[in-house]
Amino acid sequence: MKHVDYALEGNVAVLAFANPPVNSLGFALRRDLVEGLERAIADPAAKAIVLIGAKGTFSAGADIKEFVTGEIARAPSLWHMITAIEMSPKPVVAAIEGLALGGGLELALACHFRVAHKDAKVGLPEVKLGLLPGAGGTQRLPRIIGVEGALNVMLGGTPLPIALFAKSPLFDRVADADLRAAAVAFASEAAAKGELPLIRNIRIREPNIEALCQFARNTARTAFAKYPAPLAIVECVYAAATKKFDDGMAEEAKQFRALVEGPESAALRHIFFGERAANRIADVPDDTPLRDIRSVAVIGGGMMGTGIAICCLNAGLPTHLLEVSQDALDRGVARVRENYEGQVKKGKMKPDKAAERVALLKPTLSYDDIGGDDIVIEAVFEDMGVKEQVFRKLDQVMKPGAILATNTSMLDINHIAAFTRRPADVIGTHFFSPAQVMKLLEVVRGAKTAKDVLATTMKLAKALKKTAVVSGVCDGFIGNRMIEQYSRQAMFLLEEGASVQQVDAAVEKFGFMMGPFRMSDLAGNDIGAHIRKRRYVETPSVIYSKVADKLCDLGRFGQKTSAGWYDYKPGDRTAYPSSVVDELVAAHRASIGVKTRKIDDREIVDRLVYALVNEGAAILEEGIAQRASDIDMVYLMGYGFPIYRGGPMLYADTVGLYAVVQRMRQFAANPHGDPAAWKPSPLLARLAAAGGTFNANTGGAA
Ligand code: T1G
Repeated sequence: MKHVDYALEGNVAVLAFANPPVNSLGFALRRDLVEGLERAIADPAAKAIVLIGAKGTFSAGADIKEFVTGEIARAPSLWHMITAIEMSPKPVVAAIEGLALGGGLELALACHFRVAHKDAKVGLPEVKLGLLPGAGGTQRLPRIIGVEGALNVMLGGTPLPIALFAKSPLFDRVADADLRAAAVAFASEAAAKGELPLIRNIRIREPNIEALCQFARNTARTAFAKYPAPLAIVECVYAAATKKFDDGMAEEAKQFRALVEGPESAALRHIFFGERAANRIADVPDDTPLRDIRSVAVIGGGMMGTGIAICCLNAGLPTHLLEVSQDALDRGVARVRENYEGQVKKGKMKPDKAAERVALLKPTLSYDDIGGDDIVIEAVFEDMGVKEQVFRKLDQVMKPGAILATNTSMLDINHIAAFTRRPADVIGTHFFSPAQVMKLLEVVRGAKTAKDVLATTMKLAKALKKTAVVSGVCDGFIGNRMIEQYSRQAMFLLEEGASVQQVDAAVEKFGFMMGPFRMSDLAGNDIGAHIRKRRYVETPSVIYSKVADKLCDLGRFGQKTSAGWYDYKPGDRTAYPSSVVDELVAAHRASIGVKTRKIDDREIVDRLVYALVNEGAAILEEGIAQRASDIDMVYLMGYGFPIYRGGPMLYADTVGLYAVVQRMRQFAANPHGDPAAWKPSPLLARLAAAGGTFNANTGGAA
């Protein structure tokens, strides 16, 4: 048995399972566990059995990868294992330390007894994967801790300290020190008593079951409208309280199967692995030596610079904030203080914690003060001339080995690196505004960026609680390069007859947090205008609608000017339809002589989303992104793509790439706009023709 160590301690057989890193209950471990159980049951010297996780953790549950490989159901399945435990003629004791999550906790619930270390945590996080505890958790947990507690555990999905269950019979003993010894002693006592209690035999007595479950259903329907798992969990718990155990198990199995096959769970499992895969860089070994990051300097005290500084302060890093004038510096410091005052006011942070963080901020006007910092992140005006000044200065003042990072959102990192004598130390750290809120960080690797600089920056991103995605150098990196195609289609749709409101509403109904026009008003319409001006010179053959330029000619830059694609009232972020924009669009349509037509929401969504997908395929093929799930992480964490659809590339896989290409052909037949935009990227065309997908294992391990 490779994954289970069998040892006899007195009259107790101890089965220690080892399937690093988290003892996930994959087929091999399940097979060895059942074999170990059978050996213990047949062993006359063993009067009781202890199950314990080697290396300090019990089990993180089923092996999520097996949902895609299909091995999840391979006998002995989790269900077979649990039956073997319940049929044991000898008491089986689960000894829990570290984590017992999902199927790991369900395994423990099937045991006759549970002994836990006082610092252990348990939970049923399946809901975060769009699933429900499918190995009896919905039936056993309510029987041992009550309906209300079980609903909270399963709908919350987070690991919980075992102390929370002190008043329930969930744990038969809590160990302060040596869990293994405590569990063996308990098992030996249990053998002497000869009892074999099973949770499945407990009847739930919950007089308020109808009201409780109705309340839970209403909560599930409102709070998780797009996700079927919470409601399914409530139905299973209701069955546990109103049906026999086996009937409740049948209900759980039915609900579980539906969820596993649903797109929402595929998306959430894709995200689980995609977030972790993004950390892996093909040519940068995991054991690459890292540079020490003990202090940071941020250049620029504007919105971005102070947001980045706040991220660093939140990670406990002493942070210089450098500005060129006292007035600008004071404004930056004030913005940092306001952020923490707001956190305290909302009750999200204790005053002393806020004060501790602000104390780490070191405002300065002098480059001489930052030379000793381990990394400097520049967040100055998005202009190559300004970047040149800053990086030439940084090259002079920063100590050898300091990392020089730029927050540019699309300028050429290689060009910036060339302003220094140390291009290997230069890297892009593209934060998304507001930096202290948005999880996404595009880490842009220059041609000469050293591997340890890249690895160090990825580790810093984790400390800043960011989902970091590595991008190669191209105009717009991953996110902005794709959003440009998305915006082009939005403008063409406006010319062809859709209204600003219709486009936004269609895209928001699809699940985006914000449609393209509201998003542009938030980011600033002038940013797009600035980029298009460059495009008109660099790529004159690419067709752009001029409607957005006309909007900017009126100074309608968006929320910051209280007028953009929508009208805004001071202090109110509500987007009000604007008659000025309606007139501008009508005049623009007349000026280009376009014959408007009725456009349905489906066309709007498909054109915007497939424009993302097509550009994403090019980015993938060029190696700008390492893998399709990285592109999905960018869109989910930085651009408000609906989580339950898993990102543009997974969504395209779900639709089917052949169907996507067929739909693009229809759009290419439309003479308006830019038919060339609908030429499938070579990778997309190849995959569509071969029946392939962008994500090797759609919905599972990336
Ligand atoms: N299955 C497969 N791989 C897993 C895994 C799992 N359950 N949990 C972690 N990993 C991998 C992860 O991909 C990473 O791999 C490595 O382990 C370290 O993880 C029937 C259906 C346990 C809190 O949802 O929450 O049981 O990237 O980086 O930050 O009812 O992992 O190194 O190659 O996250 O210390 C329910 C999911 C399953 C728990 C540890 N269980 N895992 O966090 O390390 S469904 C879960 C976590 C189920 C039954 C149902 C966390 C963690 P790699 P990590 P960490």
